[in-house]
Amino acid sequence: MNQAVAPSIPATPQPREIVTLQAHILQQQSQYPEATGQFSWILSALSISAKMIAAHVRRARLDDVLGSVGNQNVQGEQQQKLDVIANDILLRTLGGREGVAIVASEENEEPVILRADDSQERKYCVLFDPLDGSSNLDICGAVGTIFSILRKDRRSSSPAQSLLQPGVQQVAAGYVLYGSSTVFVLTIGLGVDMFVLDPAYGAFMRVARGLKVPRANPCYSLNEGNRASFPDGYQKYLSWAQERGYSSRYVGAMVADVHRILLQGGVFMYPPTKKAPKGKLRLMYEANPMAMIMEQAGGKALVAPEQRILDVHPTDIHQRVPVIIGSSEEVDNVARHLATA
Ligand code: P6P
Repeated sequence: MNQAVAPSIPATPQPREIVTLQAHILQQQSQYPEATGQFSWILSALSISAKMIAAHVRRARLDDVLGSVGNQNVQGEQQQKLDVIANDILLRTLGGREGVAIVASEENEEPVILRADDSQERKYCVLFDPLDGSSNLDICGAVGTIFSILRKDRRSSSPAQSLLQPGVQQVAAGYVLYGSSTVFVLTIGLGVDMFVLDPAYGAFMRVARGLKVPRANPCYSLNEGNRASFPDGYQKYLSWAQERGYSSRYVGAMVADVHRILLQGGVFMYPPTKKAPKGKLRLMYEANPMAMIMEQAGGKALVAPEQRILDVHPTDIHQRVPVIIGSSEEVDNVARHLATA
């Protein structure tokens, strides 16, 4: 008699584990027995900063902190009130972390030396754009925070020199997108992980691990208002893409435009223009961190054909570079037109 075969009982689907950003940071630290916890403390400072900045961004119009403070920052751009608030939050949270020796911000002309002594635990430098795309605030558009972490270079002659390392030397990079939700995207060189702030608990909850950017997607993102002053190769690329029915998406905040590409694919560009002949975006705290994330997700990030953003040797902490970043095939399409122009 055939033995009744018990129906295979489907494995009970495992409930999606609940992992906060804080737990994730400690999980990663546990993979490094020699870790002192300094690096984790820095990441947790960035996490609390993101929550505080998010709260201010969401209340900007209510608290009457929109608009500019009436002066220009080192970039020659109108400094928004929230730029100053976000910058102050980051300086104060990172200032309390023993492991941070130097910080550099888009909003500060000079690096801020938090701890000049050369003791072993002063290992890290943190660079950031505290509120990227802040001109979007007045129209309730997306804005972001971008950060990059380097090890302090003890051979450097000065703190400022210690920061001037190519992007390949970054030990971590990430951004916070203050959009329809508050998203924290992080890499420490082991892939790209994504977290969303749950306002009910005040915690960033992990929602994705090991993000991979789609290899291709017929979508480009750049400010076509500058088209007349783009170098020829970009002009040729745009004609090529439009002949093939590419769509165009542009928010005007790098964090939002790059985040869309990380999730859906495509290519973001900020070419040289008449107004910004070396490009507008800053290498150290915009291009480099975004390039690390995109490469960790399987994409590409160039300043020109065959020239990775991460290989650029910086000469100034506020230097600007052209940016071509996104899906490998889409970046290749742009590079091919630049190389043959
Ligand atoms: P444009 C925001 O001011 C920013 O630095 C980036 O976030 C953004 O990608 C770019 O400048 C937008 O510049 O010239 O298109 O307004």
